[in-house]
Amino acid sequence: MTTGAATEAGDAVWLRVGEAMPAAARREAALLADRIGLGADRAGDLALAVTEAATNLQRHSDDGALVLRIERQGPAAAVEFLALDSGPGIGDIRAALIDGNSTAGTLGLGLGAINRLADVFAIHSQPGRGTALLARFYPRGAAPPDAPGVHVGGLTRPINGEELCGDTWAAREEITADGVVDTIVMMCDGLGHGPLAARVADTARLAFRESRSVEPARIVQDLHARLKGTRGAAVAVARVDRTRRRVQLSGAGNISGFVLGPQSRQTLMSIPGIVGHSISRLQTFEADLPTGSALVLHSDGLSNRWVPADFPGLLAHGPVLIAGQLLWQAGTRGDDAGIVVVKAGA
Ligand SMILES: [Mn+2]
Repeated sequence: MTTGAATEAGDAVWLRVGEAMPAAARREAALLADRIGLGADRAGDLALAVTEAATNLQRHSDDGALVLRIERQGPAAAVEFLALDSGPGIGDIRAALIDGNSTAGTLGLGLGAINRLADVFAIHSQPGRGTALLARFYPRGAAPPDAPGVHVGGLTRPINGEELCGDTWAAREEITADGVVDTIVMMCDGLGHGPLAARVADTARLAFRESRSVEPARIVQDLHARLKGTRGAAVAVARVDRTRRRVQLSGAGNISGFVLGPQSRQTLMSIPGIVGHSISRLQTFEADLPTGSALVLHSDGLSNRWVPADFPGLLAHGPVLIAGQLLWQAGTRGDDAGIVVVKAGA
């Protein structure tokens, strides 16, 4: 087996609705644009779009956040932002995408502009519950042709008051001799929070990246060895066979795993334990991952009481938007939160 493209949690900058948000969002966007060499003209587009999104949030929601992060899939890097709110929602997204079309009380103004400026744009809105918007910016000419099909994505959010997050995720592809691509994904919740938990998360990502194992239970064992001497973590590792549409999962500690369908949610089992301290007899659980479904792994920083019926239409979107909406709606502010989503695709 050889290893293909990899992606993992970068630092996500969370900005809450408040006076200083649009200026802070522009500043953070410029820093991230600089870091990946977005180029002056695309950085300008990003600044315009992020200003529109931040202004919208300020105007229409008391509770909202803008999240900025660098998205990397293999060699392609982009700056993306999510605008998440608990506002009134958008009744007619198509109408809202026409410039200047904004009904009082709805998030609408500027959406058309953001849509035009971004390489990838997606929006999921639930009247009465809120809206999640994703916009992604590549350097000019660098957007991969299959960008909308990117099938792994996730999001983390530190506990209130901390900048570093102990929850993390990572994914890599394994290409078999016959050219079949499996996706292997990890969700890790470093015990506690703050810098010590973040160090566990860093070590776990590194161990995952360096592990040459392909069986989920073996990868958890590899992480167990590497996390000795740290606080330890709850970890789940899943392998998605996109051809057979099957998922295998092995984990220890409190990570929630689900196969999410439009109307269904199947729970994947994990065993008790602390990776890095004590795990006993890891087990591997298997399930089908039908077309149009998604694998969702999240830490206990999200309540696991969410139900698919609360998110109509969400599964039609890409993994980052799914992750953002679930984290926003089911996340607790009293703990680090992390979620990663693998789309089974068409
Ligand atoms: Mn936790």
